[in-house]
Amino acid sequence: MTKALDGIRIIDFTHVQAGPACTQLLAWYGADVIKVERPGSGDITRNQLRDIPGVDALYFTQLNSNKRSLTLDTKKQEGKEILEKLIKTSDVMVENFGPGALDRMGFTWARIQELNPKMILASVKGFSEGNAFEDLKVYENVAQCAGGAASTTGFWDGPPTVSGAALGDSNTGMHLAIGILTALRMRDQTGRGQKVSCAMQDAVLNLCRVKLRDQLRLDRTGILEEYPQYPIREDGKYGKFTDAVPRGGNAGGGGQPGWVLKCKGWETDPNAYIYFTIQGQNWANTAKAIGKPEWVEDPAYATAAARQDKIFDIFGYIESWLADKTKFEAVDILRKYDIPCAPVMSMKDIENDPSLRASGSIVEVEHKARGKYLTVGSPIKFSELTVEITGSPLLGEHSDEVLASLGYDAQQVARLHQEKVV
Ligand code: CAO
Repeated sequence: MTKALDGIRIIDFTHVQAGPACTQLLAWYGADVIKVERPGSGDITRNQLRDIPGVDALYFTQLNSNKRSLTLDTKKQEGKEILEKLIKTSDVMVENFGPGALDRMGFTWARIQELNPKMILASVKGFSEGNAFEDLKVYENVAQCAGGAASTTGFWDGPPTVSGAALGDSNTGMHLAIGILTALRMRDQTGRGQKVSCAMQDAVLNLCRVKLRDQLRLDRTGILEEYPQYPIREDGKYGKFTDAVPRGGNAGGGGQPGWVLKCKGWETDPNAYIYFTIQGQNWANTAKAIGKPEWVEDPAYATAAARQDKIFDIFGYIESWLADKTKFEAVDILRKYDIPCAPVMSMKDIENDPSLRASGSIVEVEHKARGKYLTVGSPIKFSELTVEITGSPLLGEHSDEVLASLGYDAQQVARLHQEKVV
């Protein structure tokens, strides 16, 4: 079956999460992704947080499906020569080493262009070129702090908080994938490759755009009406405005305030909650759903502005309505009233959710050493492309076949193994 990226060969010189997430996505859609790893150890995530002794960790298997693995010591002369051959025969090279590592290895952008002018070099770094922090190595949470997410996440009376979602890592990988596809399209037009880079700080910031919007509003007006800090209270119960966007807890946006609300069982189940949104244009239905039809016309409740100063009392009342309903029962009632809501899904719920499995958003795949494992499938669905997820490769599983495709005979391959080049 034809895959969208059939015929595109990618040198996957990535590690940990940000780079591998990018190349995995492209592999799902048909690119031939050759993961280049250090002989003996490979990507550090192969042995980080292992759940089965001696078997590639789930950290690795969930980020490297549909790839081939070539071990190569690119600090050895012959290793460099093999990488050069790969560069000459590939379309894209993706890397996310620390700043300057690729240059130190001898593969500057100028050298790569010399080897293959059609090559697209795609990089993830913590910060963009010329940024005051460009020399820093960066992991997920560092990026969340640098990109504006942490200062705007959490509660007003707590410290800046990082999200459990990989806003710095996988999100940057997704941004880079868009960059690579754009560069491939441009190459169709110009015949030339180019350098594409995405900084983790920038990818986080790109998701924090509405928080920058709020900063500009705060600069001008000194308040943000949809935040819990408004209206300003003498006792400062929900925090106070300063000159920077505050942390709004679980607040929703303007016109549709929302909150995480307790459901039956919350005393013992940390995820017995729903997210409940009071959509301005759906107030009549909302009031009826929660058993308060008299609030529909009551001027004290009828408009968003009237509800604002008692929004936490309203949420408190809804929690009393939810007290005898599980999160799933509550959503089953509220869906009939068109209320934007969802159960707070624990990872256990997600692991067992039949809908996510039916849609291929969660898939079970086979791994040579581990057997079956569960992983996240393609979040993007196509009408003309069937995405098949396969297990991640063992370290060096495809070294010999890749070397053969580059013209090395069996004897040469044996020598390269012996000399630990591969
Ligand atoms: N053969 C020989 N050497 C290899 C090799 C191979 N196949 N693959 C990598 N190396 C070497 C590199 O040449 C480099 O060596 P030098 O530092 O001597 O030049 C080294 O391995 C890799 O260095 P690194 O700085 O990338 O690795 P680290 O573990 O110290 O740092 C990380 C990890 C993620 C902090 C850093 O790579 C980084 O900041 N990357 C950019 C941002 C990023 O992607 N972060 C997301 C990571 S996911 O949380």
